[in-house]
Amino acid sequence: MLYPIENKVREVKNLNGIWNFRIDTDNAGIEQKWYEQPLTDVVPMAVPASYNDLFTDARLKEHVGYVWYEREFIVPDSWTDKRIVVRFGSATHHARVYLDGIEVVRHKGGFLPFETDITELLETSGIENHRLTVALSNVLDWTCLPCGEVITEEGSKYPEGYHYQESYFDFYNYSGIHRPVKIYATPKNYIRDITIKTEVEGLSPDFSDEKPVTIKDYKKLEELPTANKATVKVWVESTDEIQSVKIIDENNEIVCEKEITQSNVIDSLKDAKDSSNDVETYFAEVEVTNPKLWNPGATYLYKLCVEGKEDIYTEEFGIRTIETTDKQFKINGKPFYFKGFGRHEDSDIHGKGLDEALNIRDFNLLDWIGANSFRTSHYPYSEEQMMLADREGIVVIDEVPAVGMCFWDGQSVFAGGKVSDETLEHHLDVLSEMYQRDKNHPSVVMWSVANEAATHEEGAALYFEKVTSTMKGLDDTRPITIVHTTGPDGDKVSQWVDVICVNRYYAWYNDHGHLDVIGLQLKEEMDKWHAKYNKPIIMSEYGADTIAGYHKLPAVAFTEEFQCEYLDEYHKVFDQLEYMIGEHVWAYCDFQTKQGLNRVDGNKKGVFTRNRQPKAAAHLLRKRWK
Ligand code: BDP
Repeated sequence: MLYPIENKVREVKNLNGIWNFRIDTDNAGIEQKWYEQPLTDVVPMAVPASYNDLFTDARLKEHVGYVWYEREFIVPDSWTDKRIVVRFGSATHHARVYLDGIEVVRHKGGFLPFETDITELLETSGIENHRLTVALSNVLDWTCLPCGEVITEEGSKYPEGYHYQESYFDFYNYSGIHRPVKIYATPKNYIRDITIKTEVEGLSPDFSDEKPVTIKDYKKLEELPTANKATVKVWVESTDEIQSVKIIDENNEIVCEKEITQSNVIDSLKDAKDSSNDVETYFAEVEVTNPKLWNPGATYLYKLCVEGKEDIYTEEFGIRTIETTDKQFKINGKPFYFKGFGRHEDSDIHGKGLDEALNIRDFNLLDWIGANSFRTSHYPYSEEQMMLADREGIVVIDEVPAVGMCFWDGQSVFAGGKVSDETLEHHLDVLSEMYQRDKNHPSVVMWSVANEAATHEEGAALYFEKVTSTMKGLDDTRPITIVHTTGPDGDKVSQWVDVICVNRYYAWYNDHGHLDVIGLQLKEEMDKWHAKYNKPIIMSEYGADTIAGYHKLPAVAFTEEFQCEYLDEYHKVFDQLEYMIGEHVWAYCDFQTKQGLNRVDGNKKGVFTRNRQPKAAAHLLRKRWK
């Protein structure tokens, strides 16, 4: 899915700002057709933002069900004869969008964009001020990702109708319109989608003799790979007649150009919105000699400019290769060691709402600490973050919101009537939406199809065989992983992934406080994983809750000393194991969770505070990673 851009034939209008807002206390608004009239009893609400932390009333903050957003907009006269689209960067979790009282799109899933063509409605309405209304529900059940369930309590101990949202994942269920809302105009005949894949020849130097798999060895590989030639394969879906594709370098010089004709058309489909018009898929191959490669920390971004008779679209991309072996993860032939974090989109007041200033602070901190990568735990992050990652050379493991598919008390998720065919169908849809959104980002080097699902269950094998084969079918250029809580003995799904990701909390959730057992237990488990699957391993989570400013010698749990010693114990093991290809500390920052006995106002495993300031462990990691 293309990001809305401006150029000489395309225009974008941002609808961010203050909207009207109303909590649908009885969840009756849809039945009562609130969308037909301007909303009443509204309060002002910021978009993009989570609404939860903007209220002082717990009933509003914790509301389960629908809320309503509304604003007006005017379409400029200059957009007459254009195709006009409304687009949401994300709305969490189930959205119904109405234009002037008429439903125009529904979307399920809180972390990916959706859009719809509103040209016809706008043209026939005869109105100048258009009303955009959004009914948004934050309810999670077993048919959506993340999974959850609404629990209703009965009996004399609870007020009548008492209910709350239950979830089996560890972050607050922030809700709202979290990412930008835009309307944009394209020519009537338009470029619908672009897919770019690159192949590289003549990579050098040859790193294959090196054994640079642990962090210490990796430091020896300072040299950057180069290549003789790249083939850029381009697929363009368009209702417009495509005439050329050009590759433009960072100096804005055209490095190659190719004329496109009808002979490049490889497929033709009816446009769902406009049956008089076919969506044609054009395919072309363009060669770049001596390409500048996109390397982690040393990026190079080319632009692919596609020109049709009416429309133009320019997409950034990078040229790089990815390969996995039994012990390595290679980017441009050079072994890559993941140093970084599992993160969250989370901050005070904004919740999960896009905050570009915060993103810049985060990328500056990643640079300061020497991190080269992160996982989008546990849902795809904003498109704006992905663009920053491309530009700053931060490597991304892109994860779908498949989290909360495990009970910690032994109940079955896959055979207990929880996960169903409907869940699977939605999971596959989300994989596809994530791929469609992020496929051209060079920073994305691997897809994660789930976090901590109950992969020891029989039903999980059937389920994840479909999930992994679907992901592989979508993208033949990137490896895939699944992130485990299950151990190597129980796991039933890792035969289908390329890299094993393991979250481990030795000395935290097990043998709490016993730092001296970490080395033994960790090494034994990692060796088992590698012996069973012969695949490289990333420690995708390890960490200890730490209250900033708490100190004690000798170290005890929750102090800054403990967090440092805890991480050190893990690192000693990683540095001995040649199949370990990375360490992602849990977590980058402290973050909000639901209330719980082991959460003192949130998860405190951050290496940075929620306010993005370093704990002692940040300095330790900086020394190690730099
Ligand atoms: C893992 C989860 C992560 C949690 C973390 C923890 O993947 O979301 O926040 O543990 O407990 O189970 O801190």
